[in-house]
Amino acid sequence: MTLGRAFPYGKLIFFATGNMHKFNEARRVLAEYNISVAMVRVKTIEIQDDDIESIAEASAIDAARKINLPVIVEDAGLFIDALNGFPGPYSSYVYRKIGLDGILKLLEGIENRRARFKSVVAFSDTDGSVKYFRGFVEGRITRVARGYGGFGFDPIFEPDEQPGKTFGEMTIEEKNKISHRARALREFAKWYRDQFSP
Ligand code: ITT
Repeated sequence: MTLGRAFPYGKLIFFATGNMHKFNEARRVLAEYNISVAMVRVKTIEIQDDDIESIAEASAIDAARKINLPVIVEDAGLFIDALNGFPGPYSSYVYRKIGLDGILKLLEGIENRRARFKSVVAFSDTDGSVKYFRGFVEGRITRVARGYGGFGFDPIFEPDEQPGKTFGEMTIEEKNKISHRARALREFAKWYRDQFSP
């Protein structure tokens, strides 16, 4: 993999996403590593696959090809044990169609509330090479939605590492300490920073 194209921009990375919340979380995490990030609202293909890695890979290659710059994309999903990992890779669609209430209804009367968020950050260089960075956070689905922060399923997800608080009740800084996305981005940031070392 060559990062030739990236060097003229210093420690700057382009993030292809249409999700402002994701971008705001990423901006703060990458700043810890002195990496600036620019949001690129390029429409990329989102293939249907059971695996968020394959989805991230396809859309990272597509984004790098379209903007002709090294770029990251991030794909994430909520995997609920009692629903055999649903909605997982279909999280975005399911959130739009049935929302938080729909998920809470599906889990009505179910004791096992175990769930995790998974994130894959895919970096694609303009030569088509791709690298992945993964992160996850374990937790449980609450009985009722709590909090107005964050986005998506945040108000119904209570991480094990901060019991008593949903992601929706946290500030971005609190969520970034333990979130799936922040963890994947930190792995990316360490690798990216090293590409610039002499
Ligand atoms: P992109 O433009 O980056 O693709 P998106 O919102 O479509 O933005 P995903 O395909 O990764 O992003 O969406 C997965 C869905 O999973 C997202 O719409 C949320 O409903 C949910 N999700 C992912 N990460 C989340 C988080 O940190 N907190 C709450 N919900 C999350």
